[in-house]
Amino acid sequence: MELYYNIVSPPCQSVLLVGKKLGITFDLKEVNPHLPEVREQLRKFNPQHTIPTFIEDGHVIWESYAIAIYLVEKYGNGDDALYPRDPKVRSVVNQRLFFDNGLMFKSAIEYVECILKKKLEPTEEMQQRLKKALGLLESFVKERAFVASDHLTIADICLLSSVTLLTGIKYDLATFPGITAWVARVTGELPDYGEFHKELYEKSMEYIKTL
Ligand SMILES: N[C@@H](CCC(=O)N[C@@H](CS)C(=O)NCC(=O)O)C(=O)O
Repeated sequence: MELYYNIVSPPCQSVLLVGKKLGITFDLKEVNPHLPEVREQLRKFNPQHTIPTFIEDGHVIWESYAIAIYLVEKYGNGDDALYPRDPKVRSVVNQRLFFDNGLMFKSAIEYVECILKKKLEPTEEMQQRLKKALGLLESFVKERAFVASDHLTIADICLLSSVTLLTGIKYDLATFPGITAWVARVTGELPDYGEFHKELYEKSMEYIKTL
């Protein structure tokens, strides 16, 4: 099971954490997807050359959400808690995953890249888009202990990666106390999260220096 990844990338964090939760050992291939030679290497099996890219016995999956679902379905050992089989519960998990893909991660990465890569103050529109997404997430975690259910699902793990991107640049979440409490609940459910976060922090600092 090969995983092309970089811990600095939020979608890769989601897959790494789902793998940890399931006790999966990946054959980890750490790459910098922005290097032309890495892009060429990835393009051989993923025309979108994005990470994470997962390969198992020649079967290639990219898009973190698709990989996370596959891992639970194949390696959950019958335990469907992370991606519940009940259609109604699963529909909420799916909605939260699509919310992350279409809004939460999108608005967070746009905001963070504006500061770190463009070295600019995010525009009023970017700030409002991000606040709107955070406001929605706040409402989800006030409704239930976890984003889609009363227990941890892959939607919590994927959304955690987007929020971690913001806490990494010290975005002030004071007006979102529900999110802060939810982050503690989610990270408390993830094995060796302290160690994971330490590596993430150190590698992020190294990456930021290259920007
Ligand atoms: N929606 C994708 C996003 C993947 C993505 O954009 N990854 C970035 C790193 S965070 C990447 O590989 N960028 C390099 C490229 O697009 O060539 C997912 O969830 O996996």
